[in-house]
Amino acid sequence: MNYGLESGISRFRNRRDRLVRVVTAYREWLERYAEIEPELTLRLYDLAEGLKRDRLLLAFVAEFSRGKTELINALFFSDFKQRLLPSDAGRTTMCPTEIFYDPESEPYIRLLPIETRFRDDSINALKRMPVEWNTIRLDVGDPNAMLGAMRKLAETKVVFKVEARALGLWDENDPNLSYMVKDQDRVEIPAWRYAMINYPHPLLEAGLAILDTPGLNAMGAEPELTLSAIPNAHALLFLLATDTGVTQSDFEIWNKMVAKHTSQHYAVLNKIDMLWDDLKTPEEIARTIQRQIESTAAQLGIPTGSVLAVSAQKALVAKIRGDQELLKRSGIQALEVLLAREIIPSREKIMRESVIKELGPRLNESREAVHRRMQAARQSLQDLQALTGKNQQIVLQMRDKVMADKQKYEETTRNFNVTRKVVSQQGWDLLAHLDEERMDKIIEESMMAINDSWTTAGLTRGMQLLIRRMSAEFDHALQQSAAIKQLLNAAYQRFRDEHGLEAVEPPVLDLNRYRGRLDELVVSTQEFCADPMNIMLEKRFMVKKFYIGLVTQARIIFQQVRMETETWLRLTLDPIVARIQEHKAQLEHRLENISKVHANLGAIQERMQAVHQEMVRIKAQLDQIEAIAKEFALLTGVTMRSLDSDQPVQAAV
Ligand SMILES: Nc1nc2c(ncn2[C@@H]2O[C@H](COP(=O)(O)OP(=O)(O)OP(=O)(O)O)[C@@H](O)[C@H]2O)c(=O)[nH]1
Ligand SMILES: [Mg+2]
Repeated sequence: MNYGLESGISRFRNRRDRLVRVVTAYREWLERYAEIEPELTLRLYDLAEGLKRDRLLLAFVAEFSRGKTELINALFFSDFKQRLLPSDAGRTTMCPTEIFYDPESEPYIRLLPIETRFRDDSINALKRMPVEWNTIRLDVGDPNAMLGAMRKLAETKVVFKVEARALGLWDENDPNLSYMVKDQDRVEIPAWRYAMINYPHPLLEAGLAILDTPGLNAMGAEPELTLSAIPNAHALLFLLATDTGVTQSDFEIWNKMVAKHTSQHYAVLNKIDMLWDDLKTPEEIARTIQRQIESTAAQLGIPTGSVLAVSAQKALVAKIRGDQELLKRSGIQALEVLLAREIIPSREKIMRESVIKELGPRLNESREAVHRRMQAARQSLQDLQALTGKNQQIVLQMRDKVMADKQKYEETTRNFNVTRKVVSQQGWDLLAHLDEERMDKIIEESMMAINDSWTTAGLTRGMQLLIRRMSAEFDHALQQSAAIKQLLNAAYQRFRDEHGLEAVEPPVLDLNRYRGRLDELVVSTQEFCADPMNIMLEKRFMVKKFYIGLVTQARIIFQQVRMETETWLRLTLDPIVARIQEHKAQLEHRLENISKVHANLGAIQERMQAVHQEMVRIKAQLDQIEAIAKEFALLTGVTMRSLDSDQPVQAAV
């Protein structure tokens, strides 16, 4: 029924598997034929493993009761022939719920007790501590047991106000929280803080992951969602309901959580069945829906094409009953097509880009290296042919010429080594600005600004300092990398002009993405600090949580920038160093050939034989790397440099 979505996902999985195979094949090739650092092997291994585990995270965001969970049920769990995830009037989903498939464990639902909010660990850190979670094994074959387990997602508990306040969930002065009140002294709070469901559904097996969220108040209470989970989702679906329209709080969620994310976001106008008035003609109903789509788009400031009208509930019913007519009317198919055609391909693009970035330049380097080796062998053959039937005198002249070339070349490489030293010195300086200790120091400074009091004002000061200092380090790193780039460009240019080595572009370092993430953190922090609701004394708990979330994210960005910069630094020098070494080896090889021939003119045939055998070996490597490059080009759309191995090599430098 949802073939659009299923075929989209299976294409995604197929592409991912092929990318994994290309990365693996290349790593094996390198291990077999090239001397590579263990670090690179590890990187490529991690890349392949990362791709295998790579998921497409689709987050459902909205005020409570807009039908998020119902839509998830309709999109993904109708085969269950029941409403699998609890969805009901009023507030139902009590904690953010991540649904995915991990083949390495049996199906489970894992629940993080709300009391873990007392701890300073982020949810992300807690995910790595299974003992902190209540785990229930899911018996996929037993519908009743499944339903019972899923009901946990809606569990609440009644606690004294003091406890709720200590957990940062209750504030006497916040009128928005009055729905929590149970009696004079007690309030109702969620029993769980976060849920993870490991469920073997074909779409999840293919790498889709879903994040269901509760409404605004619950969401605001976990800054980690605002700071990391939602911004990191690959696509956001923002739900509205026809009966409520765009309310003030819908609008607030849209602005705070959805609109500013550059990842794909769409508005879903749900519950259109409420407009299916039997006394109206289908055309009249269609017009009413269209009007509501238009006003929604206008209010949110997005094109009408980004608003989809659906009835999640009727879609679920239609799928369970196999009612094609109702399914069509529910509008859900348009949403499935959107997921298949736009959201999944956009994720695929990100995946492709990570492979292109990691493999592209290296793969070309490897290909060129083998081509050059082939050319060098051909050169040797030519040398030997030229020597056939010549006398000692001519052989000697030839040897002197190659010797002179070699000396000249050695001199130029000495020059290059000076540049190399300067670049690596500057590189180390650059990395020093991005290292863990430096980050610790910045965090320590921001802690000092907080002054141990953890008052809201102190925390705000600390956060702003943290962000300011980080931005400064970042700018410094960017400046320095620009200086290194200049130096490299000049060195590459010189090598090209003076020694005729073919043009090589130094690799580019692009830190804009991280700068963008940091800017997003700056905006979130500014917004957070500017919101009077957040900096009231009672919200201190939340400010602290926000601070911890901020530090975690900041660290992650720093680590990523460092890693990227390190790789770049290595890559900047590698290609030219490799070329120099090869060229030198080639000159030495020629020299050796000539010397041997000089010593024994009769050995020419034997030498030629050996070179032939060498060429056969190189050809095998060449064929393998070309097959890998071809598949890589096919999958990524990158055109590989064409290399003509039949061209004779340029004589010396
Ligand atoms: N008529 C109608 N009702 C719907 C539709 N979708 C959901 N509902 C109902 O709206 C109520 C809320 O749906 P949920 O799926 O629980 O909403 P939610 O957005 O997940 O809400 P929270 O979990 O509380 O954040 C439930 O009673 C659903 O049955 C729809 O398309 N039409
Ligand atoms: Mg829900």
